[in-house]
Amino acid sequence: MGKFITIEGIEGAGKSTQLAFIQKYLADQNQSLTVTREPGGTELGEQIRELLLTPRSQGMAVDTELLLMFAARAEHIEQVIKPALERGEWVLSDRFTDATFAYQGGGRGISQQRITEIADWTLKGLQPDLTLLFDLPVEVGLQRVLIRNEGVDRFEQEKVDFFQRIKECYLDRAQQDPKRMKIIDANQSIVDIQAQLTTILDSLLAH
Ligand code: Z5A
Repeated sequence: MGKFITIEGIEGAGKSTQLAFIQKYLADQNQSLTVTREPGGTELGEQIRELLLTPRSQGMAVDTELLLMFAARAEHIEQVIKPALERGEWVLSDRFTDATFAYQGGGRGISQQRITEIADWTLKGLQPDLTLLFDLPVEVGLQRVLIRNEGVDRFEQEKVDFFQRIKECYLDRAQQDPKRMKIIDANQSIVDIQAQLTTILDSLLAH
């Protein structure tokens, strides 16, 4: 029986870097795995992602942003996540619904209650078995993105206090649901983070 793992955090937290490690770790344990991401993960979802991330969409209404996130997610759940879990595979998603609570809720100021209503309707009870929250100081994450020098998307153009609110919202959610959400100290070396991940994944594999 497969498990559903999601990875969350602010920009530059190291999600993509560690995703490859988790993928190899689970493959070494002979687990079939579907790796995917949000927004995106389907043909339609990737088109929505482009609309959401391009700096050309500057000024997009916050409700539009929220609904596009959930439109992409509805497609993602139906076309990718549910079928993979039904096949008995593990699913590893770079971001999922916690990102909406953090970015559109904490960041943009949409009420948590409104997001909960739409999430309940879209997810229909689907919840990750494990969410890895990569936590680090906002300035460190933004510095890493700058050094990477790949150009900035519409979200990365935001100011430090936007990402501070997102970080706090993520941490609040982790405190409310400590069984599902595990906080990873992402302000460590890549190898030290991997040691922390190994302990958490071993425990999930054992259950
Ligand atoms: N979004 C939203 O608003 N609402 C939603 O519901 C959803 C998403 C689902 C796309 O996300 C955007 O969509 C995102 C939130 C919003 N905002 N933005 N931008 P994304 O996940 O595709 O993009 P991202 O968050 O910007 O990812 P990222 O910037 O690529 O960060 P990352 O994957 O966490 O980091 P990384 O690429 O692995 O590492 C960044 C750099 O740091 C890189 O050069 C690494 O080599 C380096 N690195 C990594 N780990 C370390 C350590 N430990 N030490 C030193 N350097 C490191």
